[in-house]
Amino acid sequence: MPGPRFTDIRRFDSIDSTNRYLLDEARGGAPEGVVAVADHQSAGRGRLGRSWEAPPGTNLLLSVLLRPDLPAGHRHLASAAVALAGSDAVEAVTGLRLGIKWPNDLIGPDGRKVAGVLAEADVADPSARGGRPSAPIVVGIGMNVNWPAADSDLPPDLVGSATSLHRLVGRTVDRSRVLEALLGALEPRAADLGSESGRARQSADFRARCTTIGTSVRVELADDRFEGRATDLTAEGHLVVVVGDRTRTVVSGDVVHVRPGDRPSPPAV
Ligand code: BT5
Repeated sequence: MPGPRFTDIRRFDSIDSTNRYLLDEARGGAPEGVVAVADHQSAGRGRLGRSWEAPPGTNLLLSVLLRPDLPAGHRHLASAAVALAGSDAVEAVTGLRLGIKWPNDLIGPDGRKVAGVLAEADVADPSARGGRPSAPIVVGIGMNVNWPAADSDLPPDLVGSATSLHRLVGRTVDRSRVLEALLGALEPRAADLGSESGRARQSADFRARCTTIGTSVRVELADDRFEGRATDLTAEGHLVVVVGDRTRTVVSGDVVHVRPGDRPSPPAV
């Protein structure tokens, strides 16, 4: 029986990006379970070349190195496991139940984003290309714990779309407790990625917490955009969208929850 995975925790006062750091470590052969946590990132990464903002000393900025025995096509479940562990941790520490907006954002009851997840694999790694077991995946999560405390803290482009645990619960939240709870919750979820029954459990949990299902969505792909109704997730964690009389499966992209009566839709976050 393997021991706990997430015991090698590397802490940084400041770093460019915890994901970049662990991708380099993975290239050097670092094992599954290495964790990088930063007080500040000077070049925090979002998906699709976007950036992730957080003032020093306020929020949780964390990446984990996974080497899951995942069949090709199931890699989304690795980032889902981290999003689920993030929502477990928030509930354990604050009592708040956050939803997961597909693909991996944790959102509050007002639909504003509390956390985002970025999974990156090393495309230069031949094992990653083949999707072979134990190919490294670095999954980072940025969680707004104590920042923003108010809309006035935010840059204009995030006003109305970002919130924090502090705002949602009305008090300062201890980042180290959230970190500890997240790594504890991730342990069984990461183990689950290596078996068919475990993956089925993770995808069922993802489906249960995914607030995108049942909503009208606008899907924005690199070269296409369309609107439809999100009806389900596949076993791999991809989004099923009914568009007229067609059913489309979205593997990656951005989704905007389109609420009746507020078109044009709010900006994607
Ligand atoms: C994400 O991207 O949501 C993934 C964020 C992952 C950040 C973590 S922090 C630790 C690890 N190391 C890294 O370098 N990254 C990971 P995406 O869905 O593309 O969202 C990015 C967009 O969200 C930006 O373009 C902004 O519009 C918005 N944004 C930036 N900072 C935000 C914040 N703190 N809260 C809410 N929205 C934010």
